[in-house]
Amino acid sequence: MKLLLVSPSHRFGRKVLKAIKIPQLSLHILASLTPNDVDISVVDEEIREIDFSSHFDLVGISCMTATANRSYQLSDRFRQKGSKVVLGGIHPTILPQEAIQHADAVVIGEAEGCWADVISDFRKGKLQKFYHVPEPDLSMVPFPRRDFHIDKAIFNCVGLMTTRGCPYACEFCSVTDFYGRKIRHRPVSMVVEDTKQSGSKTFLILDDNVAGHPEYSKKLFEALIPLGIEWVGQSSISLAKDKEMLKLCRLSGCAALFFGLESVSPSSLLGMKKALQSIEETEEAIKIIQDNGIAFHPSIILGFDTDTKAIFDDTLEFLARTKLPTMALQVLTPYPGTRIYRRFKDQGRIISHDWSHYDHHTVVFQPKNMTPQELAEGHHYVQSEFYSFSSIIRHIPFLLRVSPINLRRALLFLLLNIAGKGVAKYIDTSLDWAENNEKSDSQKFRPDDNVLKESSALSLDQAYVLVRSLKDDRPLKDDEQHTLGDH
Ligand code: B12
Ligand code: SF4
Repeated sequence: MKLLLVSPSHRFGRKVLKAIKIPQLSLHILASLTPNDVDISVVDEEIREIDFSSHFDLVGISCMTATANRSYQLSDRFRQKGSKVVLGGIHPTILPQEAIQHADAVVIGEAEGCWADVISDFRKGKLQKFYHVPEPDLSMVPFPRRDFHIDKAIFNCVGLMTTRGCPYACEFCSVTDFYGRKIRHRPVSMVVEDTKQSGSKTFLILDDNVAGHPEYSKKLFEALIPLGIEWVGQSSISLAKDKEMLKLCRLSGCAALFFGLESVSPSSLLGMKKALQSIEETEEAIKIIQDNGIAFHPSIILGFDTDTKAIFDDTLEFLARTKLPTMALQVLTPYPGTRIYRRFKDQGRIISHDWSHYDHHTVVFQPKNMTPQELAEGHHYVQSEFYSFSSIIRHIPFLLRVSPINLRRALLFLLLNIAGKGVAKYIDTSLDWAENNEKSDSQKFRPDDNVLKESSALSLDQAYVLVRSLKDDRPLKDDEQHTLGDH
């Protein structure tokens, strides 16, 4: 039996210079859950092209919203060639009824509890349409198989998973709906063993918050110290409040952390239930983290309902004041399944259902205090100002504030600045949003439109209700039953 596992490219067809390569952990986990007698090939389309001349009996495709169009294109092509296709990942989990129109089976949620059944059902010729096992026990998960050929880059980062789940449920984020509110931990000894077995010294810890559970985080950091590795990850800025954890974090090899700052607008922050809610507190936290030798890489979102056009200059001023040498800037994106999607939909503010636009750089909704074009132009303005050539030169002394400085860190800084400069080119300020609203349904139907209703498949809200009850492993509540109607 020949199995192909694919991570599709978002910008298929555009060649990108990949200086930083992070192999998709989900594919390596799927490989480790597959019986040994299966012949497995793994392709990350960001790194390598698919060889369509080979035949595969089964193809597994990992799909997020931004890559949904490409995933469906690939599924249709493989199915025409006689392969069976299984779709998994966050987008098919949220919209299983949409995904199944392009696949033979859809895995809803995590693969650990059900991938072995998928393979065995396939072998018996009895693939089911949907598979779902809620919140599998992470201590039972085997080590990911990382022995696939990955092209070398300047920075090869191995993905490492330590926890799943997030208690915060931010309005714009898919993570809590996908992995649940409860933080599930992988035993520290397993993380250490996985780290050793990978043979790498550079890692990306994929968790949404490496400081989410202080007791676990401290044990993990302590256990990583003797391994002499270097890693980057994501954290909440509450890390700055715990001196002991911060010190252990640095000693364990943490070089940089990505922080979901979300906004520099006090009113936006207030609405978000973030650990630190004033800009002054945030600025103090940035200083503490940088003084402890960890580079602070903020993620900022533009387009909240509290944002006016002043947010663009406010963001640039904040970045200059806090002397940050890198940042990730995004426009608010109402991913299907999130609370913000449902709110915008109810308010009639979603203006594009072309999933390839759901990439954090394209405006797909009607902002409250400006036009979509003004938001796109503001996004482009902040990105290109922050990463202009003169700004990059100005950032160099900011980097030197974070000690210890070494060649790898300086290179990483340079790459992030070059990549940031490149991102400005992708920001589309020329879309005709009025036209777009009419034309851009990539699936020729919306998940909640008449085509689906007429075909008696579930609407987006109905699918969501069903997935929630499946995930929580409980019967439907009365109001949910009502939403589902005759289904
Ligand atoms: C690390 C990460 C990245 C890294 C990816 C590095 C890499 N190569 O692995 C980087 C920084 C590059 C990145 C980029 C982006 N990301 Co990202 N990312 C994440 C993050 C934090 C972890 C993903 C991860 O690897 N988890 C660990 C693996 C093991 O879990 P997993 O992928 O979910 O896989 C499990 C299941 O989904 C399932 N599964 C997955 N695939 C398949 C396939 C099959 C066949 C089956 C059966 C099962 C299955 O089984 C796996 C094991 O249980 C998630 C948040 C999160 N907690 O998931 C966001 C997340 C996935 N990213 C998101 C987004 C939006 C993006 C970007 C579009 C942002 C941007 N504009 O740059 C880009 C798009 C990149 C692209 N491919 O085109 C969103 C996706 C939302 C959505 N609805 O699509 C998420 C959920 C974050 C969020 N806040 O909402 N990302
Ligand atoms: S944005 Fe971060 S803190 Fe908020 S729900 Fe998502 S993962 Fe959790």
